[in-house]
Amino acid sequence: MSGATGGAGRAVDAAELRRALDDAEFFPVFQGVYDATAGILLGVEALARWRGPDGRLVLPDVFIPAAEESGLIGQVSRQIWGPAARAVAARWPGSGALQPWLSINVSPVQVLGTSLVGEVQRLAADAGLVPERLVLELTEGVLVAPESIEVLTALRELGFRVAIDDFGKGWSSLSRLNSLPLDILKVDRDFVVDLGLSRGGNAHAILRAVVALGRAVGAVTVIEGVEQAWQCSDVKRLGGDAVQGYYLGRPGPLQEVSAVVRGAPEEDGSASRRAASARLLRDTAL
Ligand code: G
Ligand code: MN
Repeated sequence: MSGATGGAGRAVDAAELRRALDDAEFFPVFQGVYDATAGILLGVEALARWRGPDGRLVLPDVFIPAAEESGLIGQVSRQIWGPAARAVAARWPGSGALQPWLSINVSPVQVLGTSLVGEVQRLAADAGLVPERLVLELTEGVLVAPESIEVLTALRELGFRVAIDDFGKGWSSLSRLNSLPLDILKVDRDFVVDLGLSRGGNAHAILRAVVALGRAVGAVTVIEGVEQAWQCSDVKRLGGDAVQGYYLGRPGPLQEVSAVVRGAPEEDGSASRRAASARLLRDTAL
């Protein structure tokens, strides 16, 4: 992202985070998730950003680990989640035709804390979002602790959605997918990067298999990191349900998130477009 500060050479300490919290310097930006067939908006992910007093934008890879270590992640999240939920509910109210979900990123530390269920319930109620429109994105790591599974199961019973983020990155234990009923599987962008590499040659087969795995456990698959038209076409051909990435839209203010992606490759006629979108939305029971 232009003007953003990357991870290199930036250390953040707890005192600086506390000051930034007091000055309310954390805020959400949004990126759309689109139906791979019809290009219709299915959901928006809220991504954390920090604008410091010098006006520079700091990316989450820099401050989220520091916030986790200093025990401030809950407070940082509160500055992101509340405004994000209110903005999404205001732009797409429950009475409207399009009701995209809102994804929030939840740190493993927060799942193990005692207050997540109550906090998420309050978040949805205060914003006026039904639980079905709130997706909690977690990395595979949380599936390791049985206590986290209990929390996530409780949240799902209340109607909230659970997504596994960056699926397939690092070490993956497929057997753990068995312990948690999932709504959304977010396939790591590395799989899309691999589609462009000539060496190996199994990238297409692997992505197809990951998509089939997602479907087999009853999840909607969202393929991340789609940056180019050909990648979008490949993902669609390999059976991915939904796409997210720079090709569809960069993270930014909510007003800049399109309801339909123009220029989606191999556009269908508008009737089949609507039908496709209705089908996926029904499948996800929204
Ligand atoms: O871990 P998670 O998937 O929540 O990370 C999202 C991050 O990925 C955001 O910080 C966002 O800016 C970045 N991102 C979003 N779309 C793309 C993309 O198409 N390519 C790359 N390289 N990064 C992306
Ligand atoms: Mn995410």
